[in-house]
Formats: sequence, C-alpha cells, structure tokens
Amino acid sequence: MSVITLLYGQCGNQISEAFFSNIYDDIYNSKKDCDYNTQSLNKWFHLTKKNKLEPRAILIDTETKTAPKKKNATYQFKNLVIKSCGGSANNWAFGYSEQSKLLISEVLESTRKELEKSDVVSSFLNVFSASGGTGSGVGSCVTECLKNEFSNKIITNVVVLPYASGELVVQSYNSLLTLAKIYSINDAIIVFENDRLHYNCVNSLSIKDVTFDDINNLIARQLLSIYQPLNDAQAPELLTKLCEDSSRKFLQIRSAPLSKMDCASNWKSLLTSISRQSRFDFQQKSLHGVHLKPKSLSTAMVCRGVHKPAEKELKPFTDSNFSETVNLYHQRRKIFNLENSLTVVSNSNNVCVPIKLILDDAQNLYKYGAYLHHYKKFGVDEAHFRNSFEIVGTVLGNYKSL
Ligand SMILES: Nc1nc2c(ncn2[C@@H]2O[C@H](COP(=O)(O)OP(=O)(O)OP(=O)(O)O)[C@@H](O)[C@H]2O)c(=O)[nH]1
Ligand SMILES: [Mg+2]
Repeated sequence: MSVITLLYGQCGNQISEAFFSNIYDDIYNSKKDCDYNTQSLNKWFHLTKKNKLEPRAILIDTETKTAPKKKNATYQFKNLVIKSCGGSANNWAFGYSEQSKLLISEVLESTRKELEKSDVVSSFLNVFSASGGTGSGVGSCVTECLKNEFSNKIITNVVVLPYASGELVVQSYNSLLTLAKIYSINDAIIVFENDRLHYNCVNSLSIKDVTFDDINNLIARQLLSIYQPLNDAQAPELLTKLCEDSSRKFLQIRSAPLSKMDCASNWKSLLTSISRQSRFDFQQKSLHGVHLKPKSLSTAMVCRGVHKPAEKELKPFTDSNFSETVNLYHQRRKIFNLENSLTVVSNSNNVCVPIKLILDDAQNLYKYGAYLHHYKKFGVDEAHFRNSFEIVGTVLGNYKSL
C-alpha cells in the first residue's frame, strides 16, 4: 500500500529531506527483514526501470530557496512544482486565492501520474506549516482539490504550528484560516508544535542550539514510527480510526526513545520517558490558564521490537492517560536500530493549549481590525474570518468538554 506525500512551502520542503532520508536509512541501514523492507520500499518509493529510487512525493513551493539542493546519490525527487514567483508573503489569503492558481493544475497532474505509477495508493499525506503563506494557503487549496478529485482516498494532514512566542505578526491569522479550512476535509490532522519539539530537543536530546534540522528529524522519526509497516494495521487506517468522532480529529504524537543515546529500552522505561515529556503539557497548561484534567478520546500505542509487550506492562500508562479506548499495535522488526520503541498517538484535550493560543492571539488582532486589509485584498473578508473563528472555536469547545 503506497502513500503519496505532498510537502509544501519552506517547512514542508525542509521536512521532506529528513523524512525520506530516515526512510532510506530504515530500509537500507537497519536490520534486514525482506517483507518489511519491500513493504516500506513500495510504500514510499517508485523504482524506475533503471533501478533508481524516486520518492512518491510532490514538493510544492512559490520560491526556489528551499528546493532540494544536493543531488542525492541514493534517491532523487522528481516531482517538483516549485516556481520562482516570490513566495506568498506570509499571507494565507494570497497563497490560497492567488498563488495556488499558478500551481494547482501541475500539482494535480503530478498526483495523477504518481497514482498511475503505484499499484495501490490508500492515502495522501500533506505536510505544511500553518503560519506561513504558501504551505498554509496553497496547501489548503490543494487539500480541497484532492478531496474533490480523489474522494475515495484517505487524506491526512501534518500541520506544524508556530512557536507561541511569535515569529510572524499574523501567524495566528494564518493558522486560524488553515485549521478552519482543512478541518472538515481531512480524515485526521496530526498537529506538531514547534515549542513542544524544541522542548524535546533541549530536554530529551540535550541539544543546546536547536535548529530546524533537529526539529524536522524529530518530526520525521515520530511520523515514521507510525507510518513504517506494522504487523497488524496500516497507518492511514489506524489514524482515521482515532478520529471516528468527526467533532474531534486533532492528533498528537509522543515517542521514546527519541535517540539511540537515550538508554531507555524496556517498555517500563520507555513509558517513563514518555510520561516525562508530559511535563511540557503541565507547564503549558498552567502558563496559559487551561485547567483541564488530561483526558483522551482515543489512543494508539505502537510498539516496535522483537517482543510484543503484555497489556499489563502498558497498563500504568493507559490508566493515567484517562483514555476511553486504547489500541495496541506491534511490529517485530526494530526501527532505526532501536531495541524497542514506543509511540503514543492520542486524540486528547492536550491539544486545547495550542488551539486556544491561536484563537486568543487571532481574536486580539481581529478586534482592532489589524492587518485585515491584507486579507480582504485576496477575497478573505470579515465574514470569512468570523466563520473560521466559529469552526475552530467549536472544535476547541468539543475538546474542553471531553
Ligand atoms: N518545524 C519546522 N518549522 C518550520 C520550518 N521552516 C519554517 N517553519 C515554521 O513555519 C512557519 C513559517 O512558514 P514557512 O513554511 O516558512 O512558510 P511558507 O509556507 O514557505 O510560506 P511563504 O514563505 O509565506 O510563502 C514559521 O512558524 C516557522 O517556525 C522547518 O523547517 N521546520
Ligand atoms: Mg516560503
């Protein structure tokens, strides 16, 4: 079962490097397991008649600075819809209404070609940041078109949320408009927060000067610990199952160990390591006045390592996680040469903090009418904003009432 990945804007394109190099490493530089390696290869790469590997991926941008630079000797991206048209000025409306017109037919044509090259494609995986202009705007537009044209495919979005401290003055507007637009289209939305990833780089990986490369490597590995082959499930279906309740479909991922240097390897220590990462959630909740007991609607635990853990070994976590349903998945083959690895994907009220921050910040700008003319120019008026506040506000309310 193949997955077609579409990666947009600076953030998406930079993640593509980490994502496919980790896949390549996992296939070729880890323990051999014919069945696993073949499945993984078919899922992510097209093998040409000349035995060259091409990722089943489409890289999309409105400026060329983040296009893959080095010619990778082991595989090469062939679907680049990257035009030098000045970027989208960190403006969702410009990306969505204008820049997308320059790219959309080529993106859809590349998608059709990719589909023809694959035996079975179950899903699309979209990757972009919510707060720029191209990833968020063009990405939202393409997601809508994919849904219209390929309605039988699962669509999963990976959305990277900006640092809360604020890199761009209108980041909350762009994030609001993105989440509101893609919410109803997607089967599942995996939310990554740059703040949380940064925290993990500092506190779990002891990195002093964290770069996007470090963060992207973490994103890639956490995604792959779900998306690489499993014995008993396919990732897109696993994720969709966690979002059966269409009023709540934001997912967050936590995993351990985060690197080979982390000596946690038995299930108990991996659970402790994941629980330690929850400190970030406690800190954020008290910092931003969100007083909610942790509660999950649904949780998937993905265990990779020769022996499948007994349910009682994971019970301490499932008990303290207050999850209504917990599904356990396993793969014998080690990933990234780690003895054991554990990944928890949860649909929980932890997502309230980043969503509330976006809403509050956007409302603070909106009540003074700040920067609205930049959006109005491209067809996004007050009514559009009010509708987006309504959609995202309702989802936040749904999580608060869990
Ligand atoms: N995790 C991660 N975040 C990134 C990366 N590059 C940019 N970001 C975040 O993405 C946001 C900006 O979005 P970009 O992806 O740069 O914007 P874009 O989609 O290229 O849109 P325009 O440049 O406005 O056309 C900021 O919040 C950054 O923190 C990256 O490589 N990794
Ligand atoms: Mg850009």
